[in-house]
Amino acid sequence: MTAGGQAPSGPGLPTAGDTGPAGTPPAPARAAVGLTAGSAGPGAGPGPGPGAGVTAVAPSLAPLPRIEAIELREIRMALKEPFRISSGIQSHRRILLVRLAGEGAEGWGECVAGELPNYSAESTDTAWLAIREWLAPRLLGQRFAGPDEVWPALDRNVRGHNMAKAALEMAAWELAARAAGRSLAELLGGVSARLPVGVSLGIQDSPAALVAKASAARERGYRKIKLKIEPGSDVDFVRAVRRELGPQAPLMADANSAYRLEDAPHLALLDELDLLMIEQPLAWDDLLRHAELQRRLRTPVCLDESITSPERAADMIALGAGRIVNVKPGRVGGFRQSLAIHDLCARAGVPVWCGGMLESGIGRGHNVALASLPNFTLPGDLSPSERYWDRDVVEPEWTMDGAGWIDVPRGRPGIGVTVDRSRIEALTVRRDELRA
Ligand code: OSB
Ligand code: MG
Repeated sequence: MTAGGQAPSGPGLPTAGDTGPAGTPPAPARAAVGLTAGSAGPGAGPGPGPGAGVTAVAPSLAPLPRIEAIELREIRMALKEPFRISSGIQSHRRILLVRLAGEGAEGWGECVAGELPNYSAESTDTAWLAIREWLAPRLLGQRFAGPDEVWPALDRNVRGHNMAKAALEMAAWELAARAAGRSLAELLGGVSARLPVGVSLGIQDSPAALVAKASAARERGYRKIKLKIEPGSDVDFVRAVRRELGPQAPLMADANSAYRLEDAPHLALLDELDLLMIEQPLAWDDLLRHAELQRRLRTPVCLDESITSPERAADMIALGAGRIVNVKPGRVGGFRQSLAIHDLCARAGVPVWCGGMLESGIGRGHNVALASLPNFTLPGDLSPSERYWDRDVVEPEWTMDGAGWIDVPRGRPGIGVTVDRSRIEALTVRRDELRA
């Protein structure tokens, strides 16, 4: 079953597919990833087991050095301006970074768990505990044939904690890429040389304040403008922006689970505003009610929080619970799971785009690499460093040109930017290191 074939058709919507340099895109480095559930063998011992599921990358393409040390750091960074969504407001980030080291190489990962469990059940503190106590010990001293073997090792008999698992898994991909002297984008099978960027605007106190933010975002060049909404700050706010920016502006709304199915008649008022999509209107773990809501809306529903695995993405498609998927690699457990979702959505004709979680420049690098895959056909929430921070933790910082494009550093190893160790040291509020 397909998603109903209704790809977003907003006027002037840029796609990633037309963005590469002239010439044929390079062939993907990996084989297609199927929706095979990893077969959890008996025993809970660390290390990869046989029959752990499909292989995302031919291991010979990127062997993983033996993991000798895993460093955890919590850094605290002030946001340039507070960010408000329906479930809370934040003015700074407490970001958990992980660094895997082995055989003279290193790989960095960023955990996207929030300070509070108001987006998913995880938080900076639960992820710290999960990584230190249960997950990191499974990788230490191990030799994996490739980074695609890391997810099954982390997932076996550990339920949930996707963001904690992803921080390690994505660091392992980065380590494999750096050890091989290749870019992460290339290793994942990315094809785009540059990506269209969208911005996510927090809830404002008045429609006029939101109009001012949206106008500034358009001036800056953003190619998609996402407006956070909640009951009481929705239709009037979005309508004001539509009137000011005009019928061509690529607008969407994100409710972060603030509505109930009974609100369907109210949400249907958004239909006349020609949004590209409405993101996660109903509960964070719901599919069935989203399917009913989608039947009552013309606007495509895009799911974020509800898509926690390839299986949930397949369920969304089978149920008609949405027509677009926001892929956040941290939310689904890392790159292997993201690749599986990307591939199954591509087969079903469902477009995907890369969401953001107010990452530092490290997480942004992972997202940029992933978003260069071919079915990422809508602009991602990939704002440049300047939108969030006075100063980022990578060198050079992530930049966006005046037309709303960000370059994929395909010619440089790993995420393609240098991690600024002294900057991180200065921002660190907690540190731990585990050795094999
Ligand atoms: O729902 O996409 C979301 C940030 C925190 C929690 C949830 C979300 C977001 C964003 C931020 O929208 C997007 C960005 O990183 O710029
Ligand atoms: Mg969202």
